[in-house]
Amino acid sequence: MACKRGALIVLEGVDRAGKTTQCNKLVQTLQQSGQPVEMMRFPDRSTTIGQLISSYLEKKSDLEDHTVHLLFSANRWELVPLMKKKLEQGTTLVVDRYAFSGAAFTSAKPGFCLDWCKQPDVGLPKPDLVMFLQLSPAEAALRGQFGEERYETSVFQKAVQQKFEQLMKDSSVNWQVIDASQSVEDVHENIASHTHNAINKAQNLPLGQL
Ligand code: DGP
Ligand code: NA
Ligand code: NA
Repeated sequence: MACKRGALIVLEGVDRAGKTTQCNKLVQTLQQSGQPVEMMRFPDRSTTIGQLISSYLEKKSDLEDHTVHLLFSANRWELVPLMKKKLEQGTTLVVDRYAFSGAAFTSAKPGFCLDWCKQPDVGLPKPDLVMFLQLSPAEAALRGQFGEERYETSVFQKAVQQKFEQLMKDSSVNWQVIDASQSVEDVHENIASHTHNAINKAQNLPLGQL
């Protein structure tokens, strides 16, 4: 019997929206319901390319903006064989950031258009569901200070938020906006219910491409 494929589930959002917390909780809940599931995150800082990205984010090195954009994309592409294998084996993947962060963060820099930024990720496995954790800049500010990494300023994050809003107009992607200002538990329940639906639907559909 051919096994049913897993679903590709992505969480996106500006920094401090709670993506990582919610990814972890979602994986736990799916595990408890007997669903084969694994978490991934991008950038994956463990690979050779990921280490270049990590050093850039920590401001230990500088990289030209187009170059780093292509490295972020290459970091997703290098994981594609593994992602496809897991999905085919029936494992659902819960992914903390994906190509949408790639397009939103680079196009928020001066001199980049969204269309150019999307190109390197064309052909990546298409998520069955992308949940955007929505949090206003004011609510994000209440969650404390930004960290020390590159991009972690309120001016830049506002520009990123606007780029995400443009990306969410693409109806070829299954976007769900999630109100991230609610309690961790309420946000989790909302995310889990959208995910259960997406897993059921994905079983009968081939994996798409961005
Ligand atoms: P995180 O480990 O989730 O905190 O992400 C690291 C930072 O890198 C975060 O500010 C978002 C940003 N980022 C994630 N993916 C990309 C990408 O593909 N391109 C660019 N330019 N930035 C990205
Ligand atoms: Na960060
Ligand atoms: Na995060």
